[in-house]
This record gives sequence, C-alpha cells and structure tokens, in this order.
Amino acid sequence: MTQIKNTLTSTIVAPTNIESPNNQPKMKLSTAIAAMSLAVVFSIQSPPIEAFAFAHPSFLDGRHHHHHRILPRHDISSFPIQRYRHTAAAMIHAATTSGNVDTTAEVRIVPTTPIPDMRPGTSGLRKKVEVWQGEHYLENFVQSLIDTAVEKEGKTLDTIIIAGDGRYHNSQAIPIIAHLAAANGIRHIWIPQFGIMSTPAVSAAIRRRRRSEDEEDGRGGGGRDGEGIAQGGIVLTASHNPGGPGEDFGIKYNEGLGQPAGEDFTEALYQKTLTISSYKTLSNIVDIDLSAPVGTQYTLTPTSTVTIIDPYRNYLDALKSCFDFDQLRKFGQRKGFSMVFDGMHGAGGIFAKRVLVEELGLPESSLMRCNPLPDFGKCHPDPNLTYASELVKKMGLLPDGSADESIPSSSLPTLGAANDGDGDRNLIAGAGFFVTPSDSMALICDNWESIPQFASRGGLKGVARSMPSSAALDVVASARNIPCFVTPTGWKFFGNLMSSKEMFGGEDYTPFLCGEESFGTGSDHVREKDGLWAVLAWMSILAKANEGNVAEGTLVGVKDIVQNHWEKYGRHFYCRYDYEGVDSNAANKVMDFIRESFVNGDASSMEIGESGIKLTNAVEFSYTDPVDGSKTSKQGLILNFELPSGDPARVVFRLSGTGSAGATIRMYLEQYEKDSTKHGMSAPVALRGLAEEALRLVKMEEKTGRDSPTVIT
Ligand code: VG1
Ligand code: CO
Repeated sequence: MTQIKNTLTSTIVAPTNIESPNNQPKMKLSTAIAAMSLAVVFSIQSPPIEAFAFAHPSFLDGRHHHHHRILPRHDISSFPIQRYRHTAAAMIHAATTSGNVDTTAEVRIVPTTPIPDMRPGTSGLRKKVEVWQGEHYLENFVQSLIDTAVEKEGKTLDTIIIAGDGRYHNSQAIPIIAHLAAANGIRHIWIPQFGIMSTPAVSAAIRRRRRSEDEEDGRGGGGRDGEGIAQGGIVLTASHNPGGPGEDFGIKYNEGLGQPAGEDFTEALYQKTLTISSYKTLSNIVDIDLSAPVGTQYTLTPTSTVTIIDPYRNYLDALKSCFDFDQLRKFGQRKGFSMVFDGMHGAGGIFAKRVLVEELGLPESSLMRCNPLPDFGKCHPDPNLTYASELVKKMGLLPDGSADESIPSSSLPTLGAANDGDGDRNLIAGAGFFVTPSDSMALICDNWESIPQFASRGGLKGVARSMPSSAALDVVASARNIPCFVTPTGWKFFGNLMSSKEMFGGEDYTPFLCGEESFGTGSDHVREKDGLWAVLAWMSILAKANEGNVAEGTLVGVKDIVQNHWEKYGRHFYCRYDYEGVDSNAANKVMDFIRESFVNGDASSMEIGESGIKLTNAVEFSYTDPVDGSKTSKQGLILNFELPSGDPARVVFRLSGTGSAGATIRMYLEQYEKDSTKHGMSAPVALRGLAEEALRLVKMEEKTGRDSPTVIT
C-alpha cells in the first residue's frame, strides 16, 4: 500500500501546485484520481476496470463529460457501487489524505467591494442569473452568509449542505460555494449527487443526517471526529420563479434545525454585504464531479472535505415517519384509483419518482415533467391554475378552477398534484375539482386522524397559517380546540412555533400543521413547506375515506370530501389576483394610498358603491412572535368588508418579496358563505363583485395603468 501511495502522491502533487493563468489547476483532481486508479490497476490488477470506473464514473461509458454540468446519469445508479465502494473509496482516501500529499490548498483572500442590492426577501435572495454571474456577486453574498452564520453560532461551522433545485447556474455555483466554505474552515461539506435536492429534502437532511452515513467507508467510521450533524444548508433556488438565461437564480439559508433563516439573520447578512471588503476562497480549484457516486470525497484543504451524499435517504425516512407506506401502496393499487403528478421539471420530480413510483408502486405514467431541467422546460414552475395548465386540463378543469362539464369525471384521475421548482409547494386537485390551498390545509387539519404522524401522537397540538390565507383553518381549529396562529407571509415565521420547545423550552405545539395560500403546506416533520408531504397527506385522507368502501371501482373522491367539509364548516371562497412587473414606484403609491386613506383615514365613512359591499375597517398587519417576542411590521394591508347579505368579506394587499425585477402587487380575496346551496359556484365568479369594489377603492388602474391582473389563482 505504501508503494501505491507513493505512486499516487507523485501523481497528485504536481497538478495541484501548478496554476494556469485563470487559476484553474492544469490537471484536475478527478483526472489525477483517474490516473491514480490506473496506477492501482497496473500495480495490483484487481479489481481492475470497475474500480477505475468508480473512481471516475465518466469512464463508465468511455467518454469524458463536462464536469460542471449535471447530466441525467441515472445509469450510474445501476453500477455495483457497494461491491467496489470500499476499494475505490480507500483509493481516494489514500490519494487525498496521505501525509505526503500536500494539496497546498492555500486560502486566497480576494479583495472586493460591497454590492448594494443584496437584501434577502420573503425567502432568500433572488436575482437574474446574470446578476449572480457578475464579478464577486455570488462570493460576496456567500461570504457574508457564512460570516453571519459563524457569528450566530459563535464558532466556525463544522458541517453544511450545499444543494439546489437544478436550475441554470446550479452546478456552476455549487463548487464555487464549496471552495468558499472550505476556505472559511468548514470541515465537512455535503453535496447531493447531481447537486439537486428539493427544499424540504434539504431541511430533512439538516435535521436527520449523521455524518457517519456517507463517510463510513471513505473515512473509516464516523468521520474524523465522530458523529455530527449539519449546522446549516445553503439552498440554491429561486423556487417558483422561472430559470435559465435571463431568468432567476437565488440562494437561501436554512439553519441548524432545518428552518429558513429568520429576519434577524437575513438582516445581519444584508448589513455584512454592505461592508464586505474581501472574501476567502482557495488558490487551488479542485474539480468536484457532481455525478460521482454517493460517498465520493474530495479533499479541498487538509481539513475540509466535500462528500457526495444520497439526496433521498433522510427525506424518505422523514416521510416514512409521517405516513403508512403499506397502506398507501395498497390504496394506490385499488381499482379506480389513478394519479397524475406534475414535477414542473423542478427538484420535486426526482423525489416524486422515488416515492410515488419506486416506493408506492404507482405506474410511471403517473408522472409528468419529473426530470429536472435547468430552464424548467421554459415553463414557470409555479403550481397554480395558470402555470400548471396541462395538469389542470388533465384533471378536467377549466383555467378558473371550475369543472369542464363536457368531460365525465369517471374518466379522470382520482388525484392530481404539482410541485414548484424546489419541491416545496403543492397543488391538489381531484377529478374535475380544484382544492384551494387554504381549504386543503383546513381539510388536513380536520382529518388528522387519517394521518399516522398526527394520529399516533394524539392529534394536532398547534396549527398556523399566513395572514393572507383564508380563515378556513381557524374555523376547524376552533371547532376542534387546537391553538391556531396567524403569521406573516413566509415559512421562516413558522419555525419558532414548531421549535418552541426544542429551541426555547416553551410550550410544545407539535404535532404541528401549517400552510399558506400560496400553495404551501407542511408540518413539523421538517421545517419547510413540503410539496410531496401534502400529496401523501391527501392520499392518506382518500385511503381512510375509502376504507369501509368495498364497492369495485367507485371511490370516495376529493370532491366528495371537500364538499362535505364545506357543508359542515361553511365555505371560504378564496382567490388571489397578482399584478406582476408593476413599476416599483407605482406599486408603492398604491400601498401608501391604502394606508393613508383607509388605515390612517376613516374607512367606515367611505361611501358604499353600487355593489352594496361596505368597507367597515382597515388595518396594517404586524406580528409579535409568541415564542421569542420579535416584532415584524408592515406585513400587509387588510380591508374588511360587509356584504349586502351581512356576511363578512376581506381583501388583503401586499407587495411580493420574491420577485427579481419591478414589483408584484398581490390582492387576496376572501368571502365566507355558510349556505351550502351556494357552495357550487366557482371562486373567481363568486368573488368578482368584491374584487371590483376593492379595485375601485384603491384606484388600481389609475395608479398602475393595469386594468387586469397578470394571474388569477
Ligand atoms: C411568495 C408567497 C409566500 C411564500 C414565498 C416563498 O412570497 O406569497 O407565501 O412563502 O413566496 O415561496 P411573496 O413575498 O412573493 O408573496 V417559494 O416556494 O417561492 O420559496
Ligand atoms: Co418553492
């Protein structure tokens, strides 16, 4: 072995020390490893070719591939990795950690200047790809992020995950970030194979992964200093925003319990971006092959290692702890059940394939657009009635969410679902029936007995919704005596509630259910919204509802379940108008006008228009976190109305915090209807009068020049 090591040493030392003008080593590490493998083949001749292929998988099919591109190399998964894993890993280990091998990875301090527009929004920082590709942009942001995390932890981070949703620039940014992380002394850097993980999967991995899992063979049990878990995850996503050249890229940070960084963190990060004067990276660039087998390690510095991890394992464990997979598998095979899942070419697709097809045995034909693409196939990966139009059609629906009566519902799939770009959002539909996200949450709440995660722990102990979401959840929570919280928009506000015991020693609200009107639903199994979780929750509800129903082929469907729910609790008609790409000044003027005229002014003195809908009062939403007492203000303007019938209605205005250009005004409409004879109407139709009244009051067209919204959902 010493002899082999020496051979390897001489192979590797040279290339990593010689820099070409653009700072790329002349010979890349993976090439060195391939050469080393060859040396091993020649010196020990066993096991020859497979070990070679393992160490450098691009040789499997005899062609080189571009290292910074993610290729759909699923062929690798059939390679007998386990058989040669130990040998090959030992080779890499020997090659990269031998005392004789000096990778001379010197930390390079690069001077930089602050770039002013880096304030994270509702969920991370989102900008056009070209902005991120600008000089020092990515590095400035990531260095500030790492500094903030270190300051908060009080010490250098030990372990982090770097993963993304597969969008354009994902595989270029991952190695750059890894080098920054190593230069900053982060010892263990985990990157999922192919660089892709959904946001909830990252959250699950932060919460559950033990360092020994993928390092057991490579480093010999438990890593260098025993067990460890990640302190955070850098997630490369602009979520539901489009990807590709000219489109969006983004980064967000999840902290040690898997929760999105809170306002205090993002604000501190932003302040650092305003004063940054240098960042740290390495003088030697190590080529990291994202398609390398799970367990492959790259030594970036004598103390920092990149490990390619299995993207699925922890997330799958998390889902298995929530649902009864045997029950779902059986239900999935039932005559009359079929499903369509639309991955919108985002990160959720590969997880859907793994769970729905490989674990639950649904036919492959249940999946559409489940292969991640850098530009999401040019679609807008936002699962709503407008952007998931193909699925909507397949479910027998018209673009406004009402049923296309010309299609017999018996010919339609039982369940339809879609995820967004990073797999944290969900759209749920039944045969000829669209479920609004607010209703979906209320229904899951009322049916907690159908979901093992809740049922096995005595039911829900807390629920929460974002303020603009409908009050459908509140009604169920109050009937069932469950504490219900109303938070500002964005998942970061749910984190404290879910972790109130874990983090603050306060009241335990878990099992916990939460969600947003924007197609986000989740629970305390992770600290993010989870698209696939919502799909399995609905499958569980359907399975339970059909337990006693033994008739061949006829299933209690989504529509039956929701209609019964409305009958019991009344219906909250709900929809949202989005005005995208509005001039920022104009958008601010609309908000200022509402604030001045109705919140500060006297709303109730407003004249009642022809519609007979009366504005009763207006408030600006602010929030005091019940767990840590932190305050957040200006979280949306609420106009409360009284309908001619005497029933209440509400319209909320907010500016989006996830756009990358101009402003998006969101108008959220909600109206309660107890009378079940009126529940059949489509929501946009039922709400049209309220919408017109609100638009008239706020002078939308006059102030923005827009006579109709970009999207109604
Ligand atoms: C939107 C949604 C919000 C969601 C956020 C992140 O924010 O309204 O409910 O939490 O996106 O979702 P905004 O500020 O644009 O309204 V995702 O799936 O884009 O991370
Ligand atoms: Co998302």
